[in-house]
Amino acid sequence: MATDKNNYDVSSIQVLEGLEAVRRRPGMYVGGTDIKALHHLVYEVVDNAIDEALAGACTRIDIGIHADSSVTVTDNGRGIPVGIHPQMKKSAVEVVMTTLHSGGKFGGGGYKVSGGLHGVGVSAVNALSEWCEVEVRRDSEIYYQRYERGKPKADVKATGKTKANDTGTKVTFKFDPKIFKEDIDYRFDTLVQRFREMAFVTRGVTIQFMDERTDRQMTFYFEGGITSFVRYLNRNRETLHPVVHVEKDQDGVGIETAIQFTDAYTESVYSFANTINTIDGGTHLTGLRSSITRVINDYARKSGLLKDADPNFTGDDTREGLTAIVSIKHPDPQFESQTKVKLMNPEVQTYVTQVTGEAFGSFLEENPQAGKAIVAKCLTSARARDAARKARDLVIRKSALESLTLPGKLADCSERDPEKTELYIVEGDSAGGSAKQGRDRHFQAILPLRGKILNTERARLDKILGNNEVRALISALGTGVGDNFDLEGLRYGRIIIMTDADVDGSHIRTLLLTFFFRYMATLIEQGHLYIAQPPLYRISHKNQIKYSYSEKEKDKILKDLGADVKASISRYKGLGEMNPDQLWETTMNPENRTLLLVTIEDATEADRTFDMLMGDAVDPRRKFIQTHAKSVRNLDV
Ligand code: 28F
Repeated sequence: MATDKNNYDVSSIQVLEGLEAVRRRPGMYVGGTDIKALHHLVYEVVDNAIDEALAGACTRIDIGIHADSSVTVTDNGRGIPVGIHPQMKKSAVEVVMTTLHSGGKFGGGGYKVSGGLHGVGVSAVNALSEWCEVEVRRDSEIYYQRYERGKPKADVKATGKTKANDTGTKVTFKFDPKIFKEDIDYRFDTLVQRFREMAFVTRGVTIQFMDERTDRQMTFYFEGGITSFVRYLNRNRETLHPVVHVEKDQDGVGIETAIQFTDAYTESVYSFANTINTIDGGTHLTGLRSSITRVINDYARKSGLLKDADPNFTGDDTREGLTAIVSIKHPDPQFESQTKVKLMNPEVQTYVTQVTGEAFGSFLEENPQAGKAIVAKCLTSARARDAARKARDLVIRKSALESLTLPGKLADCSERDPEKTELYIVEGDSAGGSAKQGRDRHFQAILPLRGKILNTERARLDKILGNNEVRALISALGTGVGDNFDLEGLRYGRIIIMTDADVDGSHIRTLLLTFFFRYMATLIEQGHLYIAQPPLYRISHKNQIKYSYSEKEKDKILKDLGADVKASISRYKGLGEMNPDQLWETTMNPENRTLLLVTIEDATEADRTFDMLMGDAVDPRRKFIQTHAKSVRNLDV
């Protein structure tokens, strides 16, 4: 390829410097080198295919994870251009694949998913891959190029012919284990969650996901777009009316919202900008929320359901039971600089308010029975909020008075520095008794919880505050609850849930997780919440006793003991079967216990999962806890 000496050097130096920059500081480009960053590699490539769909040029995206954990993403778009790039003197596809931030569409027009970490472009993925290959089908030709750690192995070459209507781009990459050193691999469920979301907000596109490591496969295709998304979120709930959907273009900005109230107490509202899940919200979400509240107040007054003397519903009163999605498509989205998942374009708030206000307003006018049901729900919510405020004030006043007296059944520890102390929440009095005897009373406190605490998912805060078990927990923790939660008051550095390994135990654990998620989320976000891992088996042979925490571990212990020996194995059904010393040795002694750290990876996922967890099937509960709890061995005390 004839190259002007200078240009060739300049552009190849720019490429090499770019790759070096990415490999030296991956955190700047994909947010780190943990499992979230690994998933970002996939999202980055898929986002480019989604861009083709947003441009109306792609209707199908296939994602495959291969047995070696390499990933292939294929779209049936136009195919990345292969012509020689005027300035770079290289094929455009090589420029896109190797130059940072080169993926942006030429000139104006079209929407780019770029925003958040999404905008770095596929070149960052290429740089962080041991190897990467691109295949472009375009103009009845097939083009190919291979890279290693971002460096092209040869020029782009035509490798074959194809039919004129067979066009698209296929990228395969294998993450570089030199960069992603931790023992991590893609998580099917997490990727599925994101692909499902993408299909909801990119209506009409088929996204097929195949995991060759497990032969699990999912295909998403939602003709109904975000209306289907709202129906999916409400699948376990009683709805008050059909989904209210509107889609309009305002000055070149696509505005789309879907709204549906249910009998739940929780709120599930999600916002997207150019298909990015803006988890920190922004102007589109503000516009959605304020217009819903304004429309309900206007309707309630006009229909006489709110008397002149009644105060307006607040934003909180209209949020209970609200499921809503706002998805906007903007040619030039502005994201908040740090996390980049908050939309800042001011004009969008006005557009969303106008479009949603008009559509939701006329829906209530035309469907008075829906209007009445929604206003009735807001009325009960407003009253319950008052009751909760009064109950909370009562509890706070009461606990202010009794602040020094802690719940009678709390066996506190002598250490006062929260950094060095931990609270075991133990199911049942018998296990509570063993835990009190077996613990190290210097830094371990025990709070036995009797029976099943109130199913907090369905109840309101005022009732929950009235429940003795929950009040004992709140005062033992010292943080207050809900809006009054203050981490400063936390009396223990670690809160450890210790329940039986059986169905009841996992139900109690789920209720506690739901309570903490709904009313003390900071506790989880700041990494204070753990799950104790009692042993499943006790294996004794001659004078040797070993404990195993999983089937796999049991088989290994037996194998190490040698197949011929007669080892006696007992399966633990519950904590109560262990005497205090065994409970200490196996589950409480920091030297050899296993604690699972509860981390909420994604409020969306946790929110949805908790809804599901409150359903009847027990399996999702177990899956949730296994999926979301990381095991933390031998924590430094
Ligand atoms: C597997 C991941 O990356 N698909 C892509 C296109 C299509 C165009 C494009 C991409 C123009 C030159 C900047 C084609 N024809 N899937 C993908 N499909 N990039 S990435 O253009 C990139 C710009 O470099 C494309 C006409 N316009 C745009």
